[in-house]
Amino acid sequence: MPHTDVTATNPEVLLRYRMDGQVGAMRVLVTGGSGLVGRAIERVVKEEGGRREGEEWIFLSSKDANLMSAEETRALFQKHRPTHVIHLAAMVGGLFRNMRQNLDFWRNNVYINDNVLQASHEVGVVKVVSCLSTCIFPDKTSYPIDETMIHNGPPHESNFGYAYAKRMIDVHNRACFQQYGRRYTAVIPTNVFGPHDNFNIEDGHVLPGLIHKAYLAKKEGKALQVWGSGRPLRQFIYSLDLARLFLWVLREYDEVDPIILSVGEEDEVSIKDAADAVVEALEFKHGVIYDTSKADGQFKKTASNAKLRKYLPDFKFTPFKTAIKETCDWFVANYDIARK
Ligand code: NAP
Ligand code: GFB
Repeated sequence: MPHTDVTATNPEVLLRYRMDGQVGAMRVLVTGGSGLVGRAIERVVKEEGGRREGEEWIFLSSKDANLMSAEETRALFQKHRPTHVIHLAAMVGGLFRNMRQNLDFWRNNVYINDNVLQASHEVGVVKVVSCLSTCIFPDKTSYPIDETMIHNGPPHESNFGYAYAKRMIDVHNRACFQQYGRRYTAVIPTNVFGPHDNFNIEDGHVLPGLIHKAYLAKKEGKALQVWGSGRPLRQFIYSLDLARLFLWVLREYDEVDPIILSVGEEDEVSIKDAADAVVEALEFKHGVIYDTSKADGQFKKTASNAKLRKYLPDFKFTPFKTAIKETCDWFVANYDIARK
């Protein structure tokens, strides 16, 4: 089996459900279930045997409730009464959307996160796994970054609104544990990509942006425009790998402190490497131009996955080029329905 068994259950976690009086089936509510990460978790749950007998999974989108509204969020949680929550819903975007909309990223995400965590507490949710990001760490730091460094200094100025809103999830989780003994935790992924990503060129992340731009440039016989110098470094994680790790965190990871979900430091690539991988996967032959009038953003945010490796030494990440190829193939096959 290529991936660690994410379907096993930690007996101590089961025991705690019982102490909380919540014997019986797990009902997992996934906020943001229609997004990049949510759709990957849905696939692992429904198509890769990730769902166990007796479990109920509910995948939500903004059509089910606007989680910026405390009333709508409370009503949603009272309707479904989940035992577990994977909290993905967020205002999300790449570097350039973050630079344009720091205030919206701050306000929307603070509201959504406070509403979801408070509603979870009110209906007695046993475990919430929320989602931070490696871009929330201090800009000026030593490398590699680890889980203890989240609050050590200001984040990169390009996305301070998003970063501070996400950091407050960690504050909320720690306070909720201290005051009520709730074991609400968070994962910290690096840049995610895969099928069902947001391929909008202005708003999205670099990989979906490059895939969409290369797709259009191929049709028009023009060069691919890569923004910035191509020198910044990133660790990318395939959404399906992240989904498998999410199931493990939900079932096995027992800490309130967050955990970085990342490929190793040795798998960090430059934006140029990422563009080359897209060019290869799409068999693009019209040349690449670097537009250095556009921002590079944070030069790097190299994260350590030592904590993850301590728990899961054998987990195998999908090779970067394989994951890029699968994502490009998905985009080409689903161009009409892709978010763009
Ligand atoms: P995404 O594809 O943009 O999906 C966002 C999800 O949130 C969608 O299901 C969306 O619903 C929902 N949503 C947004 N605003 C909402 C609202 N006001 N009320 C209810 N639902 C709302 O995002 P993603 O890339 O899957 O990200 C998932 C999580 O991972 C986020 O917490 C993000 O911060 C984190 N993360 C992402 C990356 C990355 O590179 N993508 C990296 C690190 C961490 P609709 O579909 O109905 O709009
Ligand atoms: O994924 P991305 O937008 O965000 O990548 P970050 C930005 C890097 O890719 C910069 C270069 O170095 C850009 O100059 N780049 C090249 C491009 N071509 C493109 C393109 O077509 N589109 C985009 N978007 N970039 C984000 C944070 O940072 O990381 C978010 O702003 C988020 O808050 C995410 O958490 C994980 O990696 O720089």
